[in-house]
Amino acid sequence: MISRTAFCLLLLLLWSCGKKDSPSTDLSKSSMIPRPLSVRATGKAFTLDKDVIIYVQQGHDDLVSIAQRLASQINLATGFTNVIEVAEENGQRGIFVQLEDKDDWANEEAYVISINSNQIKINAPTAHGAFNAVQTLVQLMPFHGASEEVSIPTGTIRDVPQYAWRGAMLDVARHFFSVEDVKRYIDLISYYKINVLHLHLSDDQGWRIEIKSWPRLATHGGSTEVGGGEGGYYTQEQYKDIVAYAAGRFITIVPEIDLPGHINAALASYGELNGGTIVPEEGRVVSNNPILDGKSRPTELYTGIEVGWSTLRIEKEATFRFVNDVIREISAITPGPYFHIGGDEAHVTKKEDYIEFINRFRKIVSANDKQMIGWEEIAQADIDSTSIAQHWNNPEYAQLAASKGARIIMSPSKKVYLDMKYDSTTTLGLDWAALIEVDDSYSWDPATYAHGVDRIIGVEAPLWSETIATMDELEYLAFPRIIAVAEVAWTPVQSRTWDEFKVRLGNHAPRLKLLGVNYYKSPKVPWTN
Ligand code: TNX
Repeated sequence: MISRTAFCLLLLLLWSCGKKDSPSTDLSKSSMIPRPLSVRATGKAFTLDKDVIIYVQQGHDDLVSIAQRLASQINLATGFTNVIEVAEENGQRGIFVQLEDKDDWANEEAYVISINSNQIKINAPTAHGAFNAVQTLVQLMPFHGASEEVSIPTGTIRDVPQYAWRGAMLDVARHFFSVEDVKRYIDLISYYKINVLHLHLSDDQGWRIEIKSWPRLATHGGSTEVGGGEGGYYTQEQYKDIVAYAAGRFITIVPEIDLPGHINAALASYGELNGGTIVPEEGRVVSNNPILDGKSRPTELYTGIEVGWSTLRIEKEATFRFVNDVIREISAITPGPYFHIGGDEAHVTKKEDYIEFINRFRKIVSANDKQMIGWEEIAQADIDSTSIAQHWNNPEYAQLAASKGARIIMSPSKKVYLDMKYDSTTTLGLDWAALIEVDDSYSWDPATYAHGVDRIIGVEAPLWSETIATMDELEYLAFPRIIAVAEVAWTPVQSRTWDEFKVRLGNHAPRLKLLGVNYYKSPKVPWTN
């Protein structure tokens, strides 16, 4: 005879084992990132298997590609290949993707997911909202890669983003990243509802986009990178391909050509642009032209990592011909409404020239039907509500920009610079701003971080590439911090705590593993297997 206590213990053991294997039925326990506005659990389960059909509302062709995205993400998570059908009316069992009248919704990126034992319904005012819902729904599935059936807990998720601008920036100038790499980054950030990818397309070390009227920018200016590697550039066709790929994931590409500093790759490609430049390692001015036959000589290509030593010359005839052509050609192949003119660290540009430069860039950008974005230093010029300033380092510039009416993107270097080391032992990355652990990237409030800075439209996490040359290295610095930043941008500060977030983040480990992401396994996060 076993004792009563032992019997009870046995029962308890059986019950807890059974519970572990039993389907998850508590929606409020799911690890959704970014955390949604509200989650109401109803304690049952929807059983997803290979026979579940995804129904798209008739008359909304734009939903078909979203349903396809859902099917392919379900396939990755579970191995199922679910069929998509256009539905004339709601059937009994299945996943239903539907749009509703925009006027009934406060935000076009909002969505509602309603799950009962028979149906999953996605409702949204726009295709973007439905896409956001898909990203959430997929996170309710265990990422095992192959399953017989999967239980999805029932209830209702209502969601809306706090900020419209939820960005990532990738520096493809210091090291070049291929079209395939950029597409992979687009995919990975889209899973966390990031909706802007800012591409830093030029810098001292490389020019990364074909300009047909100035071909040597790419062929010569793009021919190397930090450390002396072979560099590279995107043809305009490749750039358009990236833009279209991003658009399919509701990500707007923002092209940046960094002016008037960070410009050596252009000065090395066309001597007529060069009015003298400083070799940073030696601190001396070279080629203060004219040198040969009255013509300026191009500078040498540069493969180091110093900043702030090159500049365009306002007095040169060629300068604004070049700027006009570049902004015109890139704007013509950029459907998004923004053009980023850089404007940072122009340490060797005279202040009055700098102001005149920015004022003239602003007019050129608007003549090309784009809104100008610049790093916060552009606050010194005559900017207004038509411009956007990106705060990275000096809150006084950001305040000044906001006081002039500019909108503000928050990219504080001590919080969201993905190129900063995690801790002193991190081998990749720089450390001039701070060491940034995942909790540092997470625990801050964009609205109050920089005193006196308002008119904030969102958050963007830059990844500068001085120290990274491969996709693996890129992923290591970006993940998991970019996931934390995605939630900072989406979820209001009142609904976020690190202690709660870190558990959800830890539960994304199987997903990151299945996606093959080389993420930093921060000791501060309880990673699951
Ligand atoms: C500052 S942030 C820069 C970049 C560097 C970065 C390295 C900004 C506007 N300028 O040129 O790549 O630091 O962390």
